Amino acid sequence: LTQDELKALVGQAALRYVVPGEIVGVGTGSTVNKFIDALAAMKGQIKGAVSSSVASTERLQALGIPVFDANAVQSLSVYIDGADEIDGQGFMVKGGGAALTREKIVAALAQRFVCIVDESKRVQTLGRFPLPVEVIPMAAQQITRRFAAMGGQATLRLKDGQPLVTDNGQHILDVRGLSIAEPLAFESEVNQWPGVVTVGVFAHQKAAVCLMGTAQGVQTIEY
Ligand code: DER
Repeated sequence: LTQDELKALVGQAALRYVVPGEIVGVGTGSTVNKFIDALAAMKGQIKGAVSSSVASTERLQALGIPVFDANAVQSLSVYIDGADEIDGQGFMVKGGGAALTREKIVAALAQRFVCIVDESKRVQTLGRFPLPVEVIPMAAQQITRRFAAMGGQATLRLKDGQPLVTDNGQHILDVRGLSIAEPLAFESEVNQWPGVVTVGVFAHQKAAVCLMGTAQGVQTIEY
């Protein structure tokens, strides 16, 4: 099975967590796109979605799925999203798609985070994937120095040669060389640095379930 087929497999499998008649929380990325495409098949059975990015909103609306503002809902039964890395406790690194801030906001509305990944995302310890951190531009250099003090090399994410600007109008640093053995403590520490909007460690908003696409089929992991 190709990686794309594994993503389609878990995107389809995630439908079983969608509660009929409700609004579903939807993440961002290529695996989530497979879920959105599968969700369209049952759009008459759901009320709609709360989206974590302009990209996902556009895809949902193009498929006729109503999109609600995050401020319009009290809570969601489930949030479906991908990850760049997931460890043995359901802690994740996210932000490869530059949507980490709104992803964490929508995840915080949900009772259950269901992570959909292909097996390449499984790691023992978070940090192999460059850690995305959304920052206020004027703080980028001082935050870079703080990561350097802990052995990380932060680089500004570029798009077409210019700093990438997120849906929230901020910049993203990608930090290499970290080994995040204590995700909860790491997320709490970095969150407090002035200028940090969101750090791409999802430990306080960890996954409850992971649907992992493997050559042997979909593995359901509960944390
Ligand atoms: O940016 C994100 O957080 C995405 O969810 C990312 O982590 C997964 O994207 P992919 O499914 O395209 O690998």
